[in-house]
Parts: sequence; C-alpha cells; structure tokens
Amino acid sequence: MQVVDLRSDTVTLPTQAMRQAIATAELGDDVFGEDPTVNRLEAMAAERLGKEAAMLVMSGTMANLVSVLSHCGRGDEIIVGDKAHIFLDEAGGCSALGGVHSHQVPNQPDGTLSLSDIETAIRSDDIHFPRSKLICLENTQNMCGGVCLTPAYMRQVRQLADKYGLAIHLDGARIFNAAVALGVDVKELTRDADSVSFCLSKGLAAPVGSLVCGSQDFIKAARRVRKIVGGGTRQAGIIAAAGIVALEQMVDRLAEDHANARILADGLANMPGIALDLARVQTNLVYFDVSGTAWEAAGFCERLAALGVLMLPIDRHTVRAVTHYGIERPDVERALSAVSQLLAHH
Ligand code: TLP
Repeated sequence: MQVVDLRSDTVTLPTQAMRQAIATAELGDDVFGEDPTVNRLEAMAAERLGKEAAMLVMSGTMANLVSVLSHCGRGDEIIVGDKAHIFLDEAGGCSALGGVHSHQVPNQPDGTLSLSDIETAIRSDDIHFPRSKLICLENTQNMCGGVCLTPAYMRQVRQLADKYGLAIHLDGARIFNAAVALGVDVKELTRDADSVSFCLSKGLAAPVGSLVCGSQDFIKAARRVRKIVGGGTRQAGIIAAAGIVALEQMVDRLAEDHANARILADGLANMPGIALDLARVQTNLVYFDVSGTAWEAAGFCERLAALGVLMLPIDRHTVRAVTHYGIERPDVERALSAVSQLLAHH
C-alpha cells in the first residue's frame, strides 16, 4: 500500500535535480571557508533575505540555538512565545547549553505576541532580574496553525525593540511559505529582524540544512558558536548543493502545497466530529480538533495509519496534517476518503 505521509514537510525527499547537484558539487573544507558550494549557498541566502551574511548549519534547531547563543550570554533573557518551537521543541537548548533564561508570553491566535505583553515582559535594570536581550518570533507560526506574521507587525515589534535596545531573532523555518502566502518579497518579512533562520529541508525539499542570516559581525560570532556546538563541518558542499537547488527551484511551488492544504482543510471541516478553524489555514499546515470523534488524537492517527494515511498527533485532541512536495491532489483526496471512512465506521 502506497502511504500518504502528511506528518510533516520534513519528510520530503530530494528532487532529481538535487541528487544531480550533490553528485557533481565542487567541494572544499568549509572549516577553512574553502567549500565553494557552501560559500555560494551562503551568499545566495544572504542576498535573498536582505542580510549581509549567512551561515549553513545542519538543522533548524541548530540554527535557532546558534542564533540565540550569539545574541545572549548567561543570565540574559529571551522573550519568546509560549507556542514557539524554540520554547517547546528544542529540548531547552538555549538554557541547557547557554544559561539563557526564557520569558514566555502567550502567542495570540494569529501567531503574534501582543505588543503590550512584550513590553510588560521587558525587564528594568535591577540586580534581581535577568537582562532582557532578545525577542524571538516565528514565521510561519507552526503551532498556531502555520499562520503568517505580516511586515506591518514586524515593523511594530522593531519599534518596540529599538525603544528598549533589544534584538530580534526570527525563526523563519518556513519563511518562504509565509512570503508566498502573503504575496510579498521575503525581504519584507526579514527586514526588521536582526537575525533570521530558515530551513532548506522542510517544504523546500532539500535533505539537510538550515541557514542563519544576519550582519557580518553577527555571523562572525555565530561561526564561533557553531563550532562550540560541534557544527563546523568539512565538505558540506554535498549538503549546500541541494540547498542551492532548493532556493532556485522550490520556492514558487510552495503555492501548490498551500492550495492542497486548503482543499484538505475544506474537506476535513465538513466532516462530523472534526473542528477546524479555516481562517488559520494560510499555508501548508492543517491543524484540527478530533474531540467530537470517538478517538483521541493518538488513536485517530493510529487508525488512519492502518488505512495508509499518516498524520501527527500534537496533543490529546489535536491532529496535524502537512502538505508538501510529493503530495499531489489525488493524495489529498485519498486522505479525505480515509478520514471519512474512519468516521463512518464508528
Ligand atoms: N518542526 C518540526 C517538529 O519539530 C515539530 C515539524 O515537523 O514541524 N522552527 C520551526 C518553526 C519548526 O517547525 C521546526 C521543525 C524547527 C524550527 C526545527 O527544525 P529541525 O527539525 O530542522 O531542527
């Protein structure tokens, strides 16, 4: 049975063009700065995001960790959403390895942190307090349904950050999904952030890799932190070669994933027992609540898997389905009929 895997866009496999590029990549030792393919990818990424410099790392988690540790020292504090990947899903890395304290503020349903919550969270200069250093935002905001933060919101947070002398890090794991969905140049979304991370190996379908982008000075500091966490790699052009193809060929097609997610969401929203907020389906992530069905999320996904469709249980009642390269319209139809079969048989 052919499986329709909607657990994540991280399951995407590289394209033929990527495999070809990997096979023929020009290589060198990147710790010496001598891998021409890595250098090319980093220059492309910096240019694309409107930053001075960029650095390749092995994962989105590493990109965020290296970024936070480049902005903050021990006893410093980040202001971060309570549904942020950095807070929820990175094993507490910045506190475990960097002694960086986190101050969580609630993510609003639209993915934002309210400006007043951010302002309230900023510490005054008092020996009792950690030092507020960095505001972390996420675009698209994964756990809020893959919603997009807008350029206007970014500008407002920038003004607040400037008022208090804070920096902004943007976890842009899916920043190109946001740019495509909003119909804006990605630079509009990154302009107001001091550092940005984005992933090659989600919807862009490269096998490995993320980029950290920022000023020359920031990336210089980040190279040292990357070394500390064991992330200086040698002939990494093998990885960068696929990343170049991802940036050149895989960005515009994200619109297809968004269209498929919309079809999937429309279908699911009409099924008995499923609650789904269509306004939050803006990109390729579809979150829905199964508490009106006979199953909790884990049981729902287990039974669906037996029908050849994989989705991800997120919490007790929430399930996530993600569209991506390799998922076509017939796969979406198959997923919908599997869910309706499941619901009908109970
Ligand atoms: N997210 C994964 C899981 O960890 C939840 C997924 O399937 O969505 N930032 C954001 C916003 C992310 O969604 C992720 C991955 C990362 C960072 C981390 O990227 P990786 O997995 O490359 O370390």
